[in-house]
Amino acid sequence: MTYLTNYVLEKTNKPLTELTNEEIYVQLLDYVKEAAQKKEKNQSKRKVYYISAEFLIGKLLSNNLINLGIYKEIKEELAAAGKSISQIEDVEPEPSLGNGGLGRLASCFVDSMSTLSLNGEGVGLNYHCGLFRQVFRNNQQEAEPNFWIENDSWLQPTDINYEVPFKKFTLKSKLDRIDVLGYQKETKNYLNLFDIESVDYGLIKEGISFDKSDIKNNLTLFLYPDDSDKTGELLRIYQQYFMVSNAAQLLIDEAIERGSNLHDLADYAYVQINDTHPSLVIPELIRLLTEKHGLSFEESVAIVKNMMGYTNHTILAEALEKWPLDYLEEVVPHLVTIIRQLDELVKKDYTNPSVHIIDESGRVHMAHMDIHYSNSVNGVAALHTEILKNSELKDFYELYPEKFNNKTNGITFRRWLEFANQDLADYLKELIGDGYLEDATQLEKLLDFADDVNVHQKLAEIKFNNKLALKNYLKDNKGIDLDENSIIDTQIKRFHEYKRQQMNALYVIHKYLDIKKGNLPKRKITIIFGGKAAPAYTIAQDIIHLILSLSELINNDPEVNPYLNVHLVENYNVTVAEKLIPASDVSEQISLASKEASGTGNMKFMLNGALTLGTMDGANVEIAELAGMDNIYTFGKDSDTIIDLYATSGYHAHEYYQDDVIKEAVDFIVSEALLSFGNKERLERLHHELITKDWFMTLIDLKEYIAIKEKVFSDYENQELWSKKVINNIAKSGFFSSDRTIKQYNEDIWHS
Ligand code: 26Q
Repeated sequence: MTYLTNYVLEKTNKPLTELTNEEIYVQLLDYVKEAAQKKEKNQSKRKVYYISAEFLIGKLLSNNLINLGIYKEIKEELAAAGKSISQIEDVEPEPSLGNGGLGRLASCFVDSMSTLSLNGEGVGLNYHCGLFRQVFRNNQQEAEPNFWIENDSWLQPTDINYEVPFKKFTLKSKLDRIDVLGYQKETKNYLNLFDIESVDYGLIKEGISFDKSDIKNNLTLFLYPDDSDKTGELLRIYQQYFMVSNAAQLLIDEAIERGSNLHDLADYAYVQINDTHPSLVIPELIRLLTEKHGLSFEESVAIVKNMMGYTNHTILAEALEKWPLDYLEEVVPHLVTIIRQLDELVKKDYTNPSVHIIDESGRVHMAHMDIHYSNSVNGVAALHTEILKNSELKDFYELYPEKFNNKTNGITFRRWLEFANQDLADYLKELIGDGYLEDATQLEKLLDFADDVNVHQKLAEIKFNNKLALKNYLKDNKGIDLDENSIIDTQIKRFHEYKRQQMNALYVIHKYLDIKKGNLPKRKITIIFGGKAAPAYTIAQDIIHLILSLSELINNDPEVNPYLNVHLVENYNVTVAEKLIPASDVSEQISLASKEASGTGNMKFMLNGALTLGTMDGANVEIAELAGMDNIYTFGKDSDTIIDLYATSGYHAHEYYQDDVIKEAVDFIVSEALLSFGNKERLERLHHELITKDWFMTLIDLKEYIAIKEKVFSDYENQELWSKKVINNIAKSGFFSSDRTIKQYNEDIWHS
């Protein structure tokens, strides 16, 4: 095959062998863009607009080659010219348009919408620096701007632009698009990223601090680095309104183009609101329909109600957006009038203040507006949806039981298996054929091999090779020396107290002390962490500091380092996840039960043959049901118990701290050994927090966690037993394909 060779010769007059990796990357970028150009846009009467403040898309080159069905051919062609595809992949910068799970989910969803040939597109913002780049200095996190947009990129400019009116000025937008190819499909969709012309990098000062007031020049400069923490900043309202006003204008224009008279707009468009960040689309659409297109208010409300679906991704109260009315007055007074009218309608029908949109202190509850003025409300895992119905959104569920539905999250198997774990994907095809690519539940055919020792052997070999690949990657890129012969236990996700990285750190301390006492593990254990913390989230920063300090202490202690290593990988992102997940043995999913809406990393690990060590939270519950309780390791208090403890203020950290084992581990945080090179203020604050407050109940599950983790490591020594569990997990992971999730969204909600 000579796909690329001829193309390159034609474009550059040079043979492939004479091009640098950078030049080859640019040629491939153009090649793929041209191939995508030839594809028709998906069509249907009703089009889905998945509006999201975040799209954590990851690198696109290999993903696109896979979707075009030419990845292997290109890889071989490059190899024949003495080039390695992975070195060319390295050239591509990773776009950083998201914080974590919610943004990555949106990206899996646009991939699946294209793969299912749905007429569905993503709409968001093109942040020039995106999420910060994490660097470690003195065992602490620092944030630097991440300029990811280069001259040659996947972004394709369009001549589409709109005027977006704010109180004090009007901003003109521009639209850049990225082609979203389905897996081996002749059609495509777009990811629409709105931007302004006048982004000024000169506004950036120290780190990622910048002049927040100069909206005309900073609107799309950065993505808010807060995950689940509300920073009540005006800029975020400016960003949100800019995003949804553009989306609403695009949607109306496109509907008219396809023949809508706007009275029938709901037949032509459906908007999925990804968490509350795009909620202002509701009043904005009503505004455009009434003010610009002359429809009555009543009719506009009725239309909009029938074309909105709201997805909730969190039950953490502090993460639910509640904008003060005067903030909105300052930015978008023309929407405040409408929001007040919407609230009046609610208040007329319902006296219960807990369902009102505007509360007594004049704050607008975005989720409440979404629920009243949409026809679908969904959670992202079965347990999460039940908690929404029975506690968090109980009053709304009683009003509108028919609106509530569950859509358990999913992941795209193209990126998280075909690309990230190519050896496993090839081997699966050998065993069960390639039908699982279109229908992921066919992975169940693997169950026939659960007792086959040759298959066990081969899977172990693939895992080992992935560990070697990870070792090389970490050595070349992250300054980490990984022991490929150790058992690899991985916790990768944003740093947040509810996700309880601190509990894993306490296990590390416990194990360290145990080894010091002479209790040596049979096999070396490597505990890997990865994740960023919101810069303003002090305790999360303290937890990072604790882990980095432990890592320095343990990895340099010759008495301990033959048995235990701890690494925190700098600047965790999609690219790093693609290397870590296929190489891991143990998947840490240890959130406080009821707090993790779903999790999606848990699904990626399952698919890649790592065993889950987790609480009965989020989608872990469904993983346990599918794989079977014998094939995952669960521990800890269940969600009902935890919800009850919050309701009764029944948890007191200091009671657990009396336990000798717990006390020993917790107190080590402020031991001589750690303080000698750690930051006293950070370690003391974290220690104090854990024994006095511990809002996310680290200590309640610590002893059970230590016990089950020991069991995990001892089970690993029985490789036959372990491999059986691995096979059961991979075989049952098909349910978590985002193709399944998107089919359900379309059948139950979108009807596209
Ligand atoms: C809100 C207000 C102000 C600033 C920032 C924010 C903000 C930003 C991002 C609030 C939340 C987020 C992101 C939330 C998120 O990623 N949630 C995760 O969504 C995943 C996909 O559904 C789930 O799997 C995870 O369980 C959930 O934590």
